[in-house]
Amino acid sequence: MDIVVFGAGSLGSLVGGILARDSSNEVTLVARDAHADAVAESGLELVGKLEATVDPAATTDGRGLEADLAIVTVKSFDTAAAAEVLETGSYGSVLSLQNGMGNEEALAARLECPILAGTASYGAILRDPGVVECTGIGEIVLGARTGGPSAHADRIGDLFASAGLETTVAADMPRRLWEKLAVNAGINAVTALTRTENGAVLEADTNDLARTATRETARVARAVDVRLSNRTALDAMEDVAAATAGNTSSMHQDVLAARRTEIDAINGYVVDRAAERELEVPTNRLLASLVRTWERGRGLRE
Ligand code: KPL
Repeated sequence: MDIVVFGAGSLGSLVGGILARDSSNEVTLVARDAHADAVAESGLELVGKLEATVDPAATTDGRGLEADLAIVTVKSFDTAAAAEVLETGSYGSVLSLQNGMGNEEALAARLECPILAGTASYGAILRDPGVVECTGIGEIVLGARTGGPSAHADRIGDLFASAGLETTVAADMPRRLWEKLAVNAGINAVTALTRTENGAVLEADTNDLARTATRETARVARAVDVRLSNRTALDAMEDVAAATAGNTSSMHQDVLAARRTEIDAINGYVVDRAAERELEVPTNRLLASLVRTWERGRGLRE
């Protein structure tokens, strides 16, 4: 299968690299300058929990490409821009494997082909241009963005599983996206603000904060008619924190690299949906305003 990975940073390169191990896949990574150059010159090295050297194509220019599948792994604030670029090419289907909410809608607003939703809990860090460390074997869950069965999702699920990615095809993606949001709402901002690894949210000092952010998120999910109990959301958050205890969350990685974070699509999204329903989510509000204050101080947002 021909596959293009849009926004091949750490997670996108890991997923693209695993798919490229299967010689029946032709993978192209659309990445930033130095990483794309390194991959084009010497291949992509996967290290850590998964080791391989693979040879996907790599480019910085995603315009006008054609493939059976595009996997979108850009940061949530770049989804609309990615959709504009994807629109110049041709794809059988597009799968969002991004954090935060609203990504599939932004893609569907511009693209005609089927848009699938997905979540990924693999841990990945871009160590150097051309080198990605897998810091945790997680899972990819994918399916139709509005829920229900999808032949496209089944086909991509088979493709991922046969390349060695832990994959589940789900018919309840809207609920799964909210569950992942509740995980990220609990882990990402707390680990970014305290400069700790994911396992820190299980410790006494920060556990309350993470649990409260997750519980508030589950409450907002229920207010928008998504069945997500506090128990399910809390278990999911703590299971991911335990399984990825030594990992640096994506928001913590962004803060370390002085990059803009996905706060607006995570805790900020919870605050916005809560406000529409006149619900109070003080912990998500506090986390969002602290991370935004950090971004403002670094000149990363207005
Ligand atoms: O999605 C993640 C992220 O870092 O953004 C988790 C699941 C928290 C893994 O680190």
